[in-house]
Amino acid sequence: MYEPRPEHKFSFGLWTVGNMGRDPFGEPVRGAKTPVELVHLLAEVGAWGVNFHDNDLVPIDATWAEREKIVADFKNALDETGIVVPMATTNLFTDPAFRDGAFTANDPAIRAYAIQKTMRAIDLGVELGATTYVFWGGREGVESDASKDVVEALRWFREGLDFLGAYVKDQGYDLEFALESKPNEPRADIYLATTGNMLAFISTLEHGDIVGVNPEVAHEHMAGLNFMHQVAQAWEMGKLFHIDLNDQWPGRYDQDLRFGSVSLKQAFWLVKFLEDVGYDRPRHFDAHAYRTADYEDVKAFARGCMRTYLMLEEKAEQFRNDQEIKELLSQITADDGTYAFWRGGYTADKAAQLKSHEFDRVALGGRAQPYERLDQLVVDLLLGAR
Ligand code: GCO
Ligand code: MN
Ligand code: MN
Repeated sequence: MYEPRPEHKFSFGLWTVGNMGRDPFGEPVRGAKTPVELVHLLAEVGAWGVNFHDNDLVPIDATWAEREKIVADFKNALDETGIVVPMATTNLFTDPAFRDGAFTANDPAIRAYAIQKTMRAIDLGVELGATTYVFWGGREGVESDASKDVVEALRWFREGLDFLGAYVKDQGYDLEFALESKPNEPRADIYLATTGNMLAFISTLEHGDIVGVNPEVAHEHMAGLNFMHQVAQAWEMGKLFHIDLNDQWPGRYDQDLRFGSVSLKQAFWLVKFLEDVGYDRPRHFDAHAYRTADYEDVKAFARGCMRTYLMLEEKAEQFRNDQEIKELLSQITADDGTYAFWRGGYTADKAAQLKSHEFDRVALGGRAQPYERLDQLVVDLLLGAR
């Protein structure tokens, strides 16, 4: 039970299970593993996919010959294990060149370099089978608003994405972009801070048809938002192209904790939502193990992410089939058709009819809404008391 299977599309980044436990106050605590070793680790724990930043796989200063050797070894590991590459992305934040951002850097040479690096990284991702390309603008922001013009920066960002969208189409690549927001860290403020900002921004892009979002639990929780609501809006707009699952205490630094390890109830609503709507894209865990973990514990971390998802999926199924919950829900959402007359679009007649209708406002304000009872049933269910 709760065994991950390929149809669950559970994926991890090389940077997640390969995280060596470095933090701003401490050196790495786990030795480096090669990408090939990490693919085998992921196969061992039952994952389906592996994602990478260009430089997780190919060092930034590798020669072409070195790149070719690394890619060949990596492909072999994929073939041996059956692990696939659903998503790839660019590291536009580690190198000092990107200390003021990439697509929004004030320096035009950096902006051009960022585009070049991304085109090469897109080629690499596509070569390995990726069909989703994530943009996380970790340094697209500021410490001081004296340093950058926000409107100009957004235009640069748009210019970059429009160029790259055209590049993808020009190459004939089967690739979609997924934009990932984060309110802060490593910059004091990052532009396009939430998924909502990204969704609005996408509607201004020239190639917005191939651009969606990659919402991350931790990032929306850092902003104090309800993650599932962000995801739901993206879904409703047809823009939920990818998802980064992890966990996060609100009001803290970006913790990247094991999925479901902090906010179980929110995780439940999220899983329930994804399963209810039939989300069929990768379920990517962008998290890493505690700094106290050794690689055995890293495997426990990875298994835990997937197991929790599957347990919550079972709970969602239980929710759907719970007789008492079903009855309460049908009571709450009951509609006898009395007020169907104004719906289905405006007409002058409907407006006149609605304007003259007599409502019993006092009775409306007194109707039963047993949400306490309903929510407690959910708590009982989650705690195994149902
Ligand atoms: C973070 C981000 C990253 C991105 C990754 C892929 O807070 O560090 O979540 O992990 O998801 O760079 O774009
Ligand atoms: Mn993150
Ligand atoms: Mn992420």
